[in-house]
Amino acid sequence: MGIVNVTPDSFSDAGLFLDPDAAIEHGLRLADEGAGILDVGGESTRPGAEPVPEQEEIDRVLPVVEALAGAGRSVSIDTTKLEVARAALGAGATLVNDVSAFRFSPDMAGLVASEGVDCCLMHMLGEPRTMQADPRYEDVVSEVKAFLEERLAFATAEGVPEQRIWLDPGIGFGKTVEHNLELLRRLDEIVAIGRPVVVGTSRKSFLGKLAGGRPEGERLPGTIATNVLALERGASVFRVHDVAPVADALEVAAATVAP
Ligand code: PMM
Repeated sequence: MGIVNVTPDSFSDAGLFLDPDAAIEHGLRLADEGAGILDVGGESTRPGAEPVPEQEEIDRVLPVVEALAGAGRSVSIDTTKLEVARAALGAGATLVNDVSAFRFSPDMAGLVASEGVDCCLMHMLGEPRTMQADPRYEDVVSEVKAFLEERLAFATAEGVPEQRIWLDPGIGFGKTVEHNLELLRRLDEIVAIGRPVVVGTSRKSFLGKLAGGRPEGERLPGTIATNVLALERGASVFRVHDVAPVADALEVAAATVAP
């Protein structure tokens, strides 16, 4: 899954692809590099980010979704807002990536069900504005697992077929460095829920902290290491900025995992 952020303030790529043509070109390049899905987002979810008005988010993502889907690429829409998802699905997106797991817009579940598309439900502690303010868990893995099981039950009760649902532990979303590491270490417990698991470690700050304070642009080695280990522990979707090098690493890693 290649990241196409059409935002002025994402923690990485901020403002680089705010112009639709630049975002479209970037998305096509990521697809050529091996991304099976292009994840288009118009609202930053970095810690402390303020929400973007609905119409502004639609204006940012719609031309990009339309062009990428029109060019035959698989597109997911990274949003927590019902109307943004509806517009993107109308423009050809086939997956809703909701970092709130349908908590912010519960009607999103019905939309996904009636449109017959896939969705990714992610764990986040609270909301982006406050999630990194002293996050605490008794046992981060069991709590994230219980949350994802509850959201899976909610989505299926709203009519989304289970086989359309992917789950994501939400690396960096209300988690300390140690919480992120514990989730990656025990990823098999999330995989045991029985749905495809998505991981998003790409360029995130815990990688910088673990490697002597590296800035975003120097976190590719950490991104590769964590994605390779996540593959070995059963993850099946890897949300990344740097598709070509991660795809290479995953191909080699996959060849070493028992079939
Ligand atoms: N991370 C970000 C945004 N969306 N979606 C999923 N499913 N998983 C993630 O880990 C995730 C996400 C934040 O990263 P970005 O600002 O680079 O998009």
